[in-house]
Amino acid sequence: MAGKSDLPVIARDDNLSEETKTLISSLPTYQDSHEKLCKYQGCWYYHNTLQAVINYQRNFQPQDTDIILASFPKSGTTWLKALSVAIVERSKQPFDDDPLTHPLLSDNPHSIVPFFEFDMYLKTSTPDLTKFSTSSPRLFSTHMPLHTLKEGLKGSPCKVVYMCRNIKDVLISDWHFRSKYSNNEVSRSTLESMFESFCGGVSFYGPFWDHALSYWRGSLENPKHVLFMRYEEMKTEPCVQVKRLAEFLGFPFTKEEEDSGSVNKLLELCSLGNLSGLEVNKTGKTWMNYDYKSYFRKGEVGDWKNHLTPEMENKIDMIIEEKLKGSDLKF
Ligand code: PAP
Repeated sequence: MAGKSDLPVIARDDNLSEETKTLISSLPTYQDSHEKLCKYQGCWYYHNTLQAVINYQRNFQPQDTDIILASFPKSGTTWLKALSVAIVERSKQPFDDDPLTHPLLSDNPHSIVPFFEFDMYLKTSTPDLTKFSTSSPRLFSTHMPLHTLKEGLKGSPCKVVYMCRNIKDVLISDWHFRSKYSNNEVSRSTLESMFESFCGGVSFYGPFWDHALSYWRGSLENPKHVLFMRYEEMKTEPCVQVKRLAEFLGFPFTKEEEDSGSVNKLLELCSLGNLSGLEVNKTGKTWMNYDYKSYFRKGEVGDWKNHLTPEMENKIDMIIEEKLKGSDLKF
């Protein structure tokens, strides 16, 4: 096991209440040479992250206008945050007014839209919310599955947007991200062990299929409150999808905006090329010491084809087909 100080704070177990320690002792657990996970409400968490989830569930005070951006890690969270910020920001200043003062130009999307589990409830059960989101509507984000998220929403009709991405691209994206922060070496053996963890469903926030299904079903049951988006569709039909997102969030594009090209300008502002080229994203870091630039890589659909063998592809496809059987969710 890596020394405690080598692990990022979310992956450690040094921030637990006695109650959470007792809870963890009753939960399914998993430990390998790097990770120590426990399964809570059907989802695998690092121990400190579980503490944050519990803090959130007990203490978050939702407002009905809140917007929650949800995703499995590496599914396009940063992009979804940027797009949602840009959409909502139009209500404060028309898109064309003074682009130089736009918040996305001076801040990374992760610092504008905080995560419940990492930024807000990791170290305290009573964060000062005014430090995180003073605007209305408030924007928050999470990697929790929907049933766990909902417990903290306490019946409030907040809007929840889920960004889903093909598991194979998620795996490759996660592999590059983790490699950067473990030993800076993108090794085949790390990919192979991550692949086995993904396939077995025992990975941070996994199983992937249960995560995606929770939001898929939620979106079918309650389409006014849960929007299911796909990274791949954002890439192939960005205008259609961003208008769908804006409509759902309650900030639809007007005819004038559409005629003046605002949809394309907004997409350009939030594009990987534009965001990754900004000074703040080239040099800045999250409070957990992750470089902002590590959230921007290729942003392609199908990069997995460069890394997974046909056997790996076959195995993961069969697992997904089996796990999604009986649902209309397809990849
Ligand atoms: P997170 O869950 O840790 O916040 P997240 O933003 O979901 O990470 O995932 C990063 C992926 O989104 C990267 O994909 P890749 O590794 O396959 O390249 C990153 O390149 C991609 N990404 C980040 N910003 C954008 C963007 N503006 N447009 C398209 N893709 C993006």
